[in-house]
Amino acid sequence: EQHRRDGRTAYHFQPAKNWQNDPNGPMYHNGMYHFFYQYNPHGPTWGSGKLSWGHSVSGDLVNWAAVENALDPTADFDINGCYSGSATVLPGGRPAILYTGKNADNEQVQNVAFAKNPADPLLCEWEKPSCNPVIPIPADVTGNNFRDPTEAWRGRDGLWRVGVGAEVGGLGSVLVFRSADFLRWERNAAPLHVSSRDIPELECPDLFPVAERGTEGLDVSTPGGAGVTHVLKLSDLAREDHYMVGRYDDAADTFVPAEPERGVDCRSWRRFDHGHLYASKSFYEARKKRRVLWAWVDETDGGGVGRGWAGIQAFPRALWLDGDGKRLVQWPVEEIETLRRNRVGGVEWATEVEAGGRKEIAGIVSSQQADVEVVFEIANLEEAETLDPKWLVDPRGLCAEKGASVHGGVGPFGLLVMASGDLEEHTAVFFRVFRHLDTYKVLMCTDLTQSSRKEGVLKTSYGAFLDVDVEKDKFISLRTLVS
Ligand code: DQQ
Repeated sequence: EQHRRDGRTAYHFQPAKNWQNDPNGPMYHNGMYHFFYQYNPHGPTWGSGKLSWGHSVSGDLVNWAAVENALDPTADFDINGCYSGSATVLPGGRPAILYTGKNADNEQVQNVAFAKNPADPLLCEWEKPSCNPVIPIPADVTGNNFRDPTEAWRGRDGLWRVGVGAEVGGLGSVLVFRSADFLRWERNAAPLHVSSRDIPELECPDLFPVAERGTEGLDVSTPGGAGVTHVLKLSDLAREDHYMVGRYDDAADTFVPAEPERGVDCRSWRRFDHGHLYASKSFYEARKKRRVLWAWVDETDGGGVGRGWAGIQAFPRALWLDGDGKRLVQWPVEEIETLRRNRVGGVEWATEVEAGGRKEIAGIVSSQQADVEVVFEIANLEEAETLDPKWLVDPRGLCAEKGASVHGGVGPFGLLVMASGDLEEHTAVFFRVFRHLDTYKVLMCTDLTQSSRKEGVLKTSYGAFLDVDVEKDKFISLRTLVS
């Protein structure tokens, strides 16, 4: 009920109030999921950036309870903000956090904190040793851009490694530091990644192994080799996340991309999500043997001052490598299905929709929360329009040009969600099928142009071409988590 009144979301993680941004240090430890996040305890904006690490715990990734902040800016080495970072469970079961502190001189440095009592199921208290910062800003780092340590992993030589986003001589890079004791870190001469000049800053790097076959996740320290490859994910300042599959060598600490033709500018790499999602972070959880991805979605209506909160963490997704060895596949964690209550529809609901027509899915109890699975059967592909090849590189532009109300050959067909009773406000999630050479291309779009009557709200379109064979399958299935 509360959700319906104040517009809060249902599937996504939100603290009770105030500002949150990046997911930090997700971890599964002693039967409990821990989730930390960039948090301003004093209000609904990022403010002066003197952020804390908010902390919540869960037994199922769906129901969360808040515990006290894990980190607050209290020491010389983080007094101007406890920025993003990661959690690592050390041998013997002691959880550690590596995070960026903005120190008293406003420099970005890397700090460590340890769980005070590893046996406490809530891991309420964290202590910061006085030897912090454990990694001061290197002399060749420019622009004070040195932040967001990855989860640490252990190489076969027993040393820990951590990757840190850094601007080195004006180039967005990921530096690797090694340590035997988690306290003294030494920089490896070779960076893990160096971008082009167009990307001076990189945020929230993530390096993790994936199995070449199957959907099981792997612990971060699993070495590459037969059956195991790696993923490097980077967040660029345009608020987009990009990844590349490749070979990580744990002796040299280097990463060789599987698709070098995409270049070093990560904006040409692959995307987890073509929507509005940033600063993602994944973790491995041994309970269900899966890799789970969290990501922050920020406000598009100018912030949450009126509401008292801002920012959501998109529902967690299980992540694995597709059979092509280059692309990741994801699905909402299965626990989300425990939220299903009133089943509406079913096969008996199957219906035909005329061109330009709409049919209401009646019986949805709460228009604010619905887990929709729908299959669109495409009876006839003959009327598919021919695709202008210029759109192949700009599916988002094509979604904007041909919004949900623009009539086409095959499509638009899809769902109108978050709709007001008079349909004046709605968000369209839809498809179009185009003919391209001797095959078909399926475009998927999210059209926000009618999503709100309010001014000053970002009302854009997102989109991508899908890798589906409509000629063979004749149908497209869609799952949408609404709100
Ligand atoms: N947000 C954090 C930084 C990170 C940025 C600060 C990414 O650590 O680089 O709140 O959104």
